[in-house]
Amino acid sequence: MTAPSTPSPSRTGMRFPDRPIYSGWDTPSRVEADVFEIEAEGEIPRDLRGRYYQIAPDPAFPNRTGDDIPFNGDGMLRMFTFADGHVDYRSRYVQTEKLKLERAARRSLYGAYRNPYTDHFTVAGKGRGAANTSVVFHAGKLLVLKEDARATRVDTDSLETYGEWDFDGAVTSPTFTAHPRIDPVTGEMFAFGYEAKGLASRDIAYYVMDAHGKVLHEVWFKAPYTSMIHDFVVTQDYAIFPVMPTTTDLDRLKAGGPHWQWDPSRETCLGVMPRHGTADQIRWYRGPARWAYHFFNAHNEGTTIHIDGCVSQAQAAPFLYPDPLAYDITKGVPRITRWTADYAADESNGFEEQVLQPEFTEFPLVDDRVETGRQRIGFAGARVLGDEHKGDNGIALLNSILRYDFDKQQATGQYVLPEHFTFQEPVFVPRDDDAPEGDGYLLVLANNWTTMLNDLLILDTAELAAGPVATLHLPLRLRSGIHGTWVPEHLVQAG
Ligand code: V55
Ligand code: FE
Repeated sequence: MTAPSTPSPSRTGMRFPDRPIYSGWDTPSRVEADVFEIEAEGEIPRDLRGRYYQIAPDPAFPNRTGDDIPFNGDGMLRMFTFADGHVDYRSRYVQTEKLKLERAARRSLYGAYRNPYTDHFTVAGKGRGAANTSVVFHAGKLLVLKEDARATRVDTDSLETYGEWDFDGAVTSPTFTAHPRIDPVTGEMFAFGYEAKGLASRDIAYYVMDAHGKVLHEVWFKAPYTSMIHDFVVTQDYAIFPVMPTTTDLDRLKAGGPHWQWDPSRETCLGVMPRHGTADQIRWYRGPARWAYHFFNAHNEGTTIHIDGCVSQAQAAPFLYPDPLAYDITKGVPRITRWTADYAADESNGFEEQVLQPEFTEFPLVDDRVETGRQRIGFAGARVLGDEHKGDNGIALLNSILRYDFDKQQATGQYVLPEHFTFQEPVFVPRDDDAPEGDGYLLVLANNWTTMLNDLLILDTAELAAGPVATLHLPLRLRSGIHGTWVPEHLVQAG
């Protein structure tokens, strides 16, 4: 007998093992659905016209290693279409090379997160991207992103997958961040890929695309060490690359080990470069080991750069510790924090840190209309301590949304969910084009742990504490999602 070209299923059927990664709100949903006219309570604002897209890792098969981490499932794209006080829902898997090969085999062929040494030999060299982290609309194209692979372009309406998008061949980095930044005035998109010359490499490729998606500027440089660079920030004049000590190691990967481990023996290094600058202009400002998945925004006053994020003293995800017992919840709490560096100062000055707010916060966001400029208002998911918590990973525990005023340096509004609910990431929609910064709606998926179904809440930022103006009741459970975006209907139609 000759070896089959496609690995055959080893047995009939399929079953997810009884592991935390496949239970609670991390139970795979796997439903590609169309729901016409979602049931609603309250008044859906008629001026909400557009699409709310959100992406979630939603494993199509149990991972072949027998376990997994929350960053590794296949991308399921969700779309809520808002028109004249009515909302429809659609979800589709992103048809990545990985998903297509695994579906053909009817089982998992790819192993551990970002470790190709754990894959089945038949997928050696094949695309590992799961397209599961964020969804971005720029220059008329809807892109699903995952930081270990190139962008994937999908249709704005059918959600059909067109395939990998390399910006007309201009992006040669095999990796592309899930967190590009957009200047709302120039329309430019700023992006980068890290581990850009192969697994565990220190190389970073930085790209600036114009408002039409054409790559205008490209810079290759090396980080001081290889780390997870999940988010970055751009101001009017600078791009900042935060290198924090969650590190990788090629020998560990070859031995089948995890891609990332928290390593507090290293410093945090903020790489600052003029936003249209060159590699020789990068300066590294150092400080103590810190962790941040996400930043609100950054802005500069002259050469003084303020970076606002949700910063913890140690890695916030327990599953990224070499020894899970070393995880200390008190150090893993992300708090609204400002880092300040002066590009005119000597690198040896490092950066300064100011913790602005004591509460546990994640999924920070600003009004897109002020990104790269000075923001006054930020919103973030928060966790009200003392309440009932579900699951053991930080982002699954959010049960509140707060508004933070960066001018007053205080929280100026908060909505706390009833018990037995947690939140996914909120997105902000301005009330209209001329609305003041932060005035509008927050859309947020609420997980109802009693019914095990999802609601989509519409909150009015003018009356945040009053709770939702409308609640959409989905007949589905949507596995814990990651990032989303709002696209106004006229832009969807133009794209
Ligand atoms: C994150 C998520 C990822 C990833 C790296 O939320 C970091 C943080 C869903 O995938 O690959
Ligand atoms: Fe993220």
